[in-house]
This record gives sequence, structure tokens and C-alpha cells, in this order.
Amino acid sequence: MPSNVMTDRMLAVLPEELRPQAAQRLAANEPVLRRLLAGLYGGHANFDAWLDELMASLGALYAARPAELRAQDERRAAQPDWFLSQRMLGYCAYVQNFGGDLNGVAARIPYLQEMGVSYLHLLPFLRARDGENDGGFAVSSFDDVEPSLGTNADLDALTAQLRAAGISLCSDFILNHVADDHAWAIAAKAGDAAARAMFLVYPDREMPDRYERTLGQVFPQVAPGNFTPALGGWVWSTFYPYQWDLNYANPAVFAAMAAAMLRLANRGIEVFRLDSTAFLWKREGTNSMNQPEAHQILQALRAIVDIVAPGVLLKAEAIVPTRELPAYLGSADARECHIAYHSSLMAASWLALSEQGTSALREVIRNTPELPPAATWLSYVRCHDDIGWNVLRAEAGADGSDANARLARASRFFAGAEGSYASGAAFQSTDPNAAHGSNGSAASLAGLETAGSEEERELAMRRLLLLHGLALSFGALPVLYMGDELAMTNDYSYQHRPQHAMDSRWLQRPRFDDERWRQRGEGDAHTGDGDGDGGRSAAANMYQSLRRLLDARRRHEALAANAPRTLLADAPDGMLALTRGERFVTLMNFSSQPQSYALQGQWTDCLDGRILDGAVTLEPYAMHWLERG
Ligand code: OTU
Repeated sequence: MPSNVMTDRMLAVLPEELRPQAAQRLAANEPVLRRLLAGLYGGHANFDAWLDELMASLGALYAARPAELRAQDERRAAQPDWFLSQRMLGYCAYVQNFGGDLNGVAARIPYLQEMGVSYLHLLPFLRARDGENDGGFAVSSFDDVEPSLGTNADLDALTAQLRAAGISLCSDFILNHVADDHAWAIAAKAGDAAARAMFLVYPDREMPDRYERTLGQVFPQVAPGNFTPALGGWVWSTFYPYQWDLNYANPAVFAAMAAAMLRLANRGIEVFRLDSTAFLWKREGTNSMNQPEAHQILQALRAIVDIVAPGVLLKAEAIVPTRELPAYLGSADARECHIAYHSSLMAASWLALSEQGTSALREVIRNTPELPPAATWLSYVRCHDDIGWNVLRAEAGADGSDANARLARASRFFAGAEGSYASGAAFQSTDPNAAHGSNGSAASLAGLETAGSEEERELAMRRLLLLHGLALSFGALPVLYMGDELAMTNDYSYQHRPQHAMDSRWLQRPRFDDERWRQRGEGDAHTGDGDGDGGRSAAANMYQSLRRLLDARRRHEALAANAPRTLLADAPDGMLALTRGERFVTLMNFSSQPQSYALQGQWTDCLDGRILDGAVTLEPYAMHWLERG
């Protein structure tokens, strides 16, 4: 189908007044979209008719986009780096844990504003499978809110309230798989051939066995293997057996998912966390991750967003080795996602704490390239998943050490091995010498739960602030994980819930603690609530210390996402020293011993106002954010 036919097809369904704007966006993005789709699906007999229908459906979604969102699209298209500011701050929570339901989340907007949050990632809130559903990651309908969390009207009200508060709502878009009770799965079970073709189904074990030779396993303990007996054969299911992978080689899957995403965008979702993006395309003889076609699918989705809803951001969740990450952010001439999780940076910061050395962390930073304009990393300390160690294999082995032994040691350390301050759990390892992942809340992993003395509590608090300090100063969109701002510790209650008991990720998925929330201002001289630091609760201590970091970050343009960053190689191994721009340096001590660093010139610590020059000594786990002068 020639290019102008595609454009005409879409313009035909738009009202007159939207056509000039649409024509402009099509001129910029349609050639790319056509090339990508022809590459992926051009071999299909009905390709032209399919493309025709796709363009008509995109046109209808464009026409249906509310005027307020269209106006926001225009503002953002005129300033495509709007999300790179040092004033952007993310917060991530489960709806049920943070607010009970969507209305309860709306009631917490003032709290989010108090912290300066401008981006709220609510973990899955669409209708999920009954019973086990991987915390909502097994979606039954992309068009309905999970009834226990509210209604579609509640979602519309929440997006409007958040928008008015200057907070962008981020929703998971779980595009790799659907629940085994999604309408497509139900129809496939009833024998519908078109529905069956949405999945990857094999009549016997021949192909599954061939694929398994080179596939990895995400949940080796609780969901071994990548195929599930269903539909009279074997269905591809990378994650839990009730999460059926979609067949992106089928153009109908692509068209249906693109439309589902835009329908959500038209409800006011401003950022999509594209779950499990690495797994979208399967190829025999490989681990079926990070395949070129997976990137082409994401680039095609990006072109569609740039045509229909250019104010929307795509965020890649690809928990893959550092060298595979940059591709998800595309390049200047092949745009892909706007944001990608830097899981290597996150995992390496915990590894550095456990080793009291920064060699692997530095290697990760050296392997982190500069990014195309209007794209950035997502930095974080903890999230709802495990800290996956496997992404660090290259960096942990770079200096000739045995990467597996090193990562397995970290895994034991955070599971509370002898001599460790951490309380956590090793995730999914079938072998005590293997490294898979670690679970636990940030506070518990950093030692707050085991701390028996004031001094130990102080060290745990410093470790937490150190990791937050790195996430906030690295140059990224930082996202706080609910409860970490109040130093919430592990939640062991999952062990008594049969549907969660075998998945220790629930350790770090607690209910928001209102008691800690009420304590957060205690003893804060600024609120006049008390008289100094004495006797402050851990929650108040954490909240106020973190707020100091958040406030300082907001004041310093050098901390904007893409301001240049360099690693200072002359810092001792226990320390990490990074410059941001010409006038900003962060010094972080990852060890339990004091560390020294020789500064050139005079610097002011923007956290406590102290003036420093010459040799500085950092106390155990201490940090400085220094501005020249
Ligand atoms: C994602 O996770 C989600 O964040 C998990 O909560 C879901 O269980 C999963 O998808 C299925 O929807 O590999 O890149 O190791 O890091 O499952 C996708 C555990 C993933 C997670 C892993 C992850």
C-alpha cells in the first residue's frame, strides 16, 4: 500500500479540524511506521487490507481523543524533553496497598504533592484473573478496571485529578501475555481459530523441547519451563502457567494491542510501562529475548503514539544485561521508548553495598552510553520485583572474578547470611550457589530490621540514603517505591496467604503504613513539631532526610536527567564519585570504613551547607552532594 493511501485512510476518518495536525504528524511518522510494519507483517497475504483497517482504527482513536489530552499532546510535542527536568519525580505503588482502591489513591494526592511527585506509577489495576494473578500481571481485560479497585469512571476521575495536580499517571501495559481467562483465551478454549492464533500453541512437545534448549526461566522454582499444557497442546507461557504469551508474528495481535493501548491513553494514562518487552519475539536457537523484531514492534508502537498521542511516554521494562538496554531507547533516527529501567544500576548499587566496593557499579556506569535526545533512564532503589542479579554477569566478571560466585554471595548476603545486617530472601534459586534474585524492602535489606542499637540504626539509614542519593543524582527519572520514604520494613504476612506464599516478592509489597505516615513530621524543626533529632522514629528520620535530598535535587539543574556525567577514576574502591556537568560532584562511600578524596578547589555541600576543600573524609556510608564555589 503506497504511503499516501495510508495517510488518506486515516485522514478520512478524522473530522475536518483535526486533519491538518494529523497530516503533519503522519508526514513525520508514517514512512517509518509503514517500513516497520511491512518488515514485520508484509509477508501476510492480506497485508494491505490489514494495514488499511489499522489506519482506520488509529484514525477513530485519534478522533476520540479528548480535547484536553490533545492540547497536552501539542504542548509536549513542542517540548519533547519535558520529562528530563530535575523537577520530575516518580512514585510507584500498588493501588490496593496505597489507597485501598482508586478513590483512595486520589485521596493521597496531597501527600504525593508534598514530596514533589510528578509521575505516579500504579501497578496493575486492570481486570485481572480470579485467584492467582501475579499481582495483577495476568490481565483479563484491557478495557476494564479491576472491580475490587474501582470502576472505569473512578479511573477517569483519578486521571483528571492527577492531571490537575501536575502528576502524570503511568500504567502497566502488559503486552507480552494475557491471563488464561482473557476473552481471547476463553474463545480459543471454545475452539475459535482466530482466537487460538493470538497465542503460540504447539500440538506436541517437539517444538517446545527445541525452544527449551536455549530458553531461560524467569520463575524456575514456582513456574518451571516456558510451556503449559492447554488448548489441546502446549501454549507458550514465559511466566506463570496462567500468563499466555501473545503471538506477535500474527498482525492481528499487534493491531489489537496497539488499539488497546490507545484506548487507555484516551482515558488519560500518560505513561505506559511496557512490561516484559524483551520477550515479545521468539526465535529458535536463542533465549528469545531482545530479538530485533521485539525492537521493531516497540518502534512501531512509538510511531503510532507519535501520530495519535504524542504527549504519551513509553517506558521499557526490560530486565536484561546492560549492553542490551540502550537499544530500548532507540536512536536519533529510530525512536523507540522514552524511558527504560536501569536495572543494572539498581542491582549494582546493592552489590556495592554488600561488597563495600564499587568495581562492578563503576563497570555498569562505564557501560552506560549517552542517550539520544528526549530519552532517559529510570533510576530506582527498590521496586515490586526482586533485585535480579543475572543482569550483572558481565560486570561482575569484568575484573576476572567468578561472576556467579560473586552474585551468589550477594544473594546470600541479602538473605541474611551470617554476619550480614540484611533481612531478606533469595528468590527462585534452586541451587544455593546460583544467583537469581533477592527480595526484601529497602529498609530491611539495608539493615534497619536487625539494627539493635542507635548506631546500627544510623548506619542502616545512611545506607538507604546512599542508594537513594545515587538514584536521585545519577541522571535519570528517579522513582520512589511506596513505603521506602517511610523506611517501611519487610511484610511477612504473605506467608499466610496461600495465593502469595510461594512468591517472596510479596515481602516488599506491604500495605501503606498510616502510623508511619502520621509520624513523618515528628521532631522536624521546620514543622515546629518537636525539638531536634532526639527520639525521632525511623519513619520520620527517613522521610525528612529523603525530603532534603529531593528538595536539593529539584534546585540543581546539574541533576537533570541528561546533564553530562563522568566517573572520577581517582576515588578509592570503596567510594563512587560522579560529576554532573562542570560544577557538581557527588561523593558516596559504600564501605563501613571512612574514605578520603582530594577535592580541587572549594565546594559547598548542598545538603548541609558545609564548605569543603582539599582532602575530604567521608564517614561510613556517608555522601556529599557538592557544588563548586
Ligand atoms: C515483570 O517482571 C513484572 O515486573 C513482574 O512483576 C511480573 O511478574 C512479570 O513481568 C510478568 O508479567 O522479567 O522483564 O524476575 O523481574 O518477572 C520482565 C522477576 C520480567 C521480574 C520479571 C520481570
